[in-house]
Amino acid sequence: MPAIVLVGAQWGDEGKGKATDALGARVDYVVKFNGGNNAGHTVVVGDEKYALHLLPSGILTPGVTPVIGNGVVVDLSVLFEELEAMTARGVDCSKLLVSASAHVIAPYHRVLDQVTERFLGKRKIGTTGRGVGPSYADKINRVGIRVQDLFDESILRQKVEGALDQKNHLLVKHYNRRAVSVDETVETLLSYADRLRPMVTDVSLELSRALDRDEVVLFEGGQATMLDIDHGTYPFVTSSSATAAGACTGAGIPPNRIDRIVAVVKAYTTRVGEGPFPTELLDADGEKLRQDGGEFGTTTGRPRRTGWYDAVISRYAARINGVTDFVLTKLDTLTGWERIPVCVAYDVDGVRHDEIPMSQTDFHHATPVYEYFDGWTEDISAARSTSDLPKNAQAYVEALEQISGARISAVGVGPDREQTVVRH
Ligand code: 2SA
Ligand code: GDP
Ligand code: MG
Repeated sequence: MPAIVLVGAQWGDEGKGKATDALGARVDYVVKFNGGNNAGHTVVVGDEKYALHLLPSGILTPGVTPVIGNGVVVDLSVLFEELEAMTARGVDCSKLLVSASAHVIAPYHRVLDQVTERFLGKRKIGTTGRGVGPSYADKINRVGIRVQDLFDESILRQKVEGALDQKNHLLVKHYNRRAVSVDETVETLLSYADRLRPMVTDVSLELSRALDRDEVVLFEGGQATMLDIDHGTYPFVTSSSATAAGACTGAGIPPNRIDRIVAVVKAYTTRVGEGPFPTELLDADGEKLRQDGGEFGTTTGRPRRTGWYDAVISRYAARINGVTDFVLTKLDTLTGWERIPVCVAYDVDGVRHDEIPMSQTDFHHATPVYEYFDGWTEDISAARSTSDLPKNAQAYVEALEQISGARISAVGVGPDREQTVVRH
């Protein structure tokens, strides 16, 4: 299985970091293909806990070559901070590769992200404020700065001037802010150039050659299906392609080289930021899920919104991504519930929908149609095979597999690498 894509099936924080790390021992390259330091992946290895934002989760496995693809937006200050912090903890980061075509998050992108959200008021998206959206907007608008631009000062200056032309007008006239200085921006970006140069490569070519050698390449998606710019709950989405197809554009690999597509799905649902969420629980049950699951943002610390498992979304994720396997995570968090509701369809103004409604307005009106499953009280965190799980937990997993559109090949029963039940 040389090329594997791993994505989130819901609204993020399904446990992709742990799943990537767990596959690490069998992998040669781990490639981040979308997003930036808006991502937050927590990986627990024994007594050590790592929170990764910009670096691919594969960085924790010795021997793996971690790669930042062209589809990622890179905040260079965060990149070097994270590299220093990881190196100080003994993690070998020397093999990291960065695409010459990845775009940069410049300081003005962060300012614009935060100012725009503030001005949107009630209509805000609830972004992480890291400058991700404005950097992608510049990419599409063809005024972005790419990693390779840092190695040619005169090109860099021209591009920064072009990028700031309209932005300064907007910042001063509309947002009542100071204009951003071209000189200061160029100086800041250039200050990273020498350290960056040895990591920069043609990622597409590197990966193509690795696949020709039959090496195993894992493409790690940031955010998730329902946050995808095209297929998510637009406009309450991130600004990149978080679905499996994004691995191709975001790393320069053609679709026919992908062999396996794994989607990580939580045994319940969470969401950070604004936007529709049909199974959301706004009561004590929601608070219990948040506390039991430790559902607070890895990047911003924001409390995550919580709700029951939504099989309509899983089926959608299976279809949009071409999922070959689901990894079901955080089953242990559900221990102790007498009965567990699972959303199998929606009711939209009296009409049953087995698929996500075509229009976003209908999706905002969707209420869940639930089926109920018996819970369990036994501690399942030490389970390593299906037969170690209580009968009701086995039945819950089997039921989810039946209604979610692909097989469930592994089940997470705790945050540690080892805490996984392998099914297939
Ligand atoms: P942005 O910053 O432009 O990408 O925000 C747009 C929407 O995408 C959501 N988003 C996320 N949702 C879940 N987890 C994310 N990463 C962090 C984590 C989040 C955190 O792992 O916990 O710490 O708050 C992530 N990144 C972006 C975001 O909430 C907006 O809805
Ligand atoms: P990601 O963004 O998809 O990588 O997910 P996050 O790291 O943001 O959030 C998932 C959280 O759940 C992290 O704190 C993980 O350590 C934790 N986690 C992952 N899998 C499991 C599991 O099976 N059980 C429990 N209890 N925690 C898990
Ligand atoms: Mg996360």
